[in-house]
Amino acid sequence: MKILSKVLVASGLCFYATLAVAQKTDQFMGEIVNYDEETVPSYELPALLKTNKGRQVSNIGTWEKVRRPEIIQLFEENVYGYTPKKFDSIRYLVTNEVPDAMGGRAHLKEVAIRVWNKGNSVTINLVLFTPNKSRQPAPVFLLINNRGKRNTDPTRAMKSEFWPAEMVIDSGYAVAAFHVSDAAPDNKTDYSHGVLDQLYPEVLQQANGMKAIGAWAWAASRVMDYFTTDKAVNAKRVALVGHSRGGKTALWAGAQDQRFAMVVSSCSGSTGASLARRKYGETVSLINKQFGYWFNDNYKQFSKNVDALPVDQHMLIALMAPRPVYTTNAAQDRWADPRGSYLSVVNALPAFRLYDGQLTLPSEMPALNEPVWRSVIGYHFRQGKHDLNVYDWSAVIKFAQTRL
Ligand code: GTR
Repeated sequence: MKILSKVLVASGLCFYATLAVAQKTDQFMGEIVNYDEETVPSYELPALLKTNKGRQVSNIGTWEKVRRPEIIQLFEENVYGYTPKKFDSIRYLVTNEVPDAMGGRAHLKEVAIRVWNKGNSVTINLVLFTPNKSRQPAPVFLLINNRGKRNTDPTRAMKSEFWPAEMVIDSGYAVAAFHVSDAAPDNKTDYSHGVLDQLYPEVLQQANGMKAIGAWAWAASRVMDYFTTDKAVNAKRVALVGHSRGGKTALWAGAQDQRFAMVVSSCSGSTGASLARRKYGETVSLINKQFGYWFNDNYKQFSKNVDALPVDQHMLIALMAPRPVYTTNAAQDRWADPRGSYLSVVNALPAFRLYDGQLTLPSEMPALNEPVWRSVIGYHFRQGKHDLNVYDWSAVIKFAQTRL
């Protein structure tokens, strides 16, 4: 961009040069948003492989028994909130079934997953297509749908790149989705009406209680509970997929529930894959101002003091180890800090290397549309906007073919 601007200025096209140069800052909610790599502050990430007592983690045993649970707890306490583990009962009701959906290629089941606790209940509605061509239980891609419900239309009258169900089925996978609003409506006035006020009202009084993202992640685990009962799917081969706020949720759900065999985090940005300490694009302060109801109350105390956070997002990616994890970014989505996401993956590497000492990643951010796949780690930076589209899905499916 700098070179382009010099050339244009030299040829007298100053006006167009101004338009062509990517803006280095912006204003949002009374704050300056940084888009300039040169003004990213220097920062020190919290040590991934050092226990709270300062002991170096050098083997899988200490990682799994000590450090991993510590990191989960740090995220629970300071970012996403604690997720209650208990409920009284769960029932699965198939509300609609079409054995020859998609022109005979798939079997559709719509399942109401109803969970009770202390006399109240919530229902998570699952849409599931399994491929008819396979006789084996199918591996599944489960999408956390944070956009319109029509994106996961069971009738297939409406088709969307956000959930290209036919393409996933034709690749031999089952494809499933639930909508976040079944667990917690995605707005600051109603988010508590669902899992939070019906099943776990006490968490609403707690500074470290989960909020919307915690409730969405909880719902993903209830879908996993259902998968373990359905013989058409292979519950040991479930990839959890989420975009943006759904991508933050997918990482948090995959961190807590290791039954998810793979996690895909599309353009998840702040408090998803991106490093908070870079303060590039959306910051902790801005996300707390705009979407405070996604995270616990304790997280607010880091809005103006990110360096005091005992975690950064590389530690969340590390919690996926040794399972496959795929992170994506888009060129026009500077708000989500693509470089900060890639650096998160790079800084998560030491945890993956406890399992596979050969694993390395290029230290430089990959070029546009040149995915980097190294063993269980996948990353791509594609052209275009903040989205989950067919480019992303086809890359992720190909990546999964030898790993999920
Ligand atoms: C944005 C938000 C991001 C991201 C995105 C989305 O407005 O600032 O953190 O989650 O929404 O979910 O699409």
